Amino acid sequence: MPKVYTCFCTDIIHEGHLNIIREAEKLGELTVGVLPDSQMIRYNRFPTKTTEERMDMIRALPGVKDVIEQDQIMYDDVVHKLRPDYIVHGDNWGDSAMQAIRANIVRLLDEYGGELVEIPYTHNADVEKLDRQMREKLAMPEFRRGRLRKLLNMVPIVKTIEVHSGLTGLIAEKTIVAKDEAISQYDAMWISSLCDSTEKGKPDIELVDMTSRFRTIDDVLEVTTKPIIFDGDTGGLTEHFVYTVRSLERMGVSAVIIEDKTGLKKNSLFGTQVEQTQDSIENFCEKIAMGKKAQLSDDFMIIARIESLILGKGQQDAIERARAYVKAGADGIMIHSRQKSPDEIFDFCDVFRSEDKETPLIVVPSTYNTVKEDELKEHGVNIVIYANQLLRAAFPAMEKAAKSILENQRAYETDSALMSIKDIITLIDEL
Ligand code: SPV
Ligand code: MG
Repeated sequence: MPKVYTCFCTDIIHEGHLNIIREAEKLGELTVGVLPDSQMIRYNRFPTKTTEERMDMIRALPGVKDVIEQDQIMYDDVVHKLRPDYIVHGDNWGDSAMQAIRANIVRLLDEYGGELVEIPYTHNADVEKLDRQMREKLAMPEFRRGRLRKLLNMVPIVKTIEVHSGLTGLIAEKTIVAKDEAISQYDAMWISSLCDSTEKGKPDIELVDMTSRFRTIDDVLEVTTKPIIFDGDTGGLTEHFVYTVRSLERMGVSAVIIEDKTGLKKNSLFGTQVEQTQDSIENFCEKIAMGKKAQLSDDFMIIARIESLILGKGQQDAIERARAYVKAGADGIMIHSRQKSPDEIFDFCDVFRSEDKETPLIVVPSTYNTVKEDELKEHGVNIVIYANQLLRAAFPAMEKAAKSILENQRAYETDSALMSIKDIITLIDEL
């Protein structure tokens, strides 16, 4: 009996999957692979069921002889072990990531003469509705809020990108890259005070009020499913911060990061060039503790951001604050630096990790941008935030187009640098 293999990366079974099973079963004895959580999320399918539940769901389907766990999104291990005569897959190899998977399957099957069988993808209203319902579930506040904590246990480092609008939210949601047979995408989104303010043409001094910041969050929530980490600046007055915590929880935001500064906050990347005052440990601990007390859900996180290195107060001060903030209830520590090299961040992380193995560490490598995620992981970092790159990419591109039109008194010269009109009008999926 020929051996047939297919792999499912889904929490729900619809007509399309059943069709694949029916076709696969005609070719021989069918084994279905199930991707574990860590691999599902690499391909932007955040699991709402456990791996075991997914395996049971498939085991119960008629025509399936065996169900196994496929530990990697690429097929190397499973093909070397099973040597299937046929691998069956839908023909929906849409994006570059899917293409990379296809190339991987073809290469492996070619080694011994196996065959890839591609089944026409089932497009119908029911299948599309189920897909949409699945996305809707992921987008709901209750589910989305807890997703950051889950991710911390699922991926070696949570990759987070800045978003400041629905459109940038879509980029964070959908961008996926396949390189060297590995698939990569963002895990979470950062709503930066710098970018949210700059987008509105305002300085980053807590001038844009919370109502307006919430509006930005809402725009992002509407079109995405990934978890949000909100830049809460100083958190404002403790009496106000407790309300912010409740509002963020209710919206389905996963975490707020507040920085230990007081008075008129300026952007950290100014460092000591401008007057900035660090809060006392006592006051800031009180703010964290009151925030934690106000919080009603278990999964929301209040992360304390330490500005000691930014303000030239040194490692000792940073470590002392980290200890105190964790004791006051902080769910994570963000350590910030504006050095070109990551050395002071590494020093901090090494000392912190020697005392505390659990509390998540968050970094923002804007100035020390040569550091790679693997190095950060080695020093115990759990979340990396690319805090402003999308806004900084957009501004020069827009300014260049604006200048070109003035210089040439027409838009022709800039057109080749622009997205086509066809692409822009079809960029947003309609319901
Ligand atoms: C932000 O993105 O708004 C931040 C990070 O707070 S930084 O700009 O580096 O201060
Ligand atoms: Mg900020």
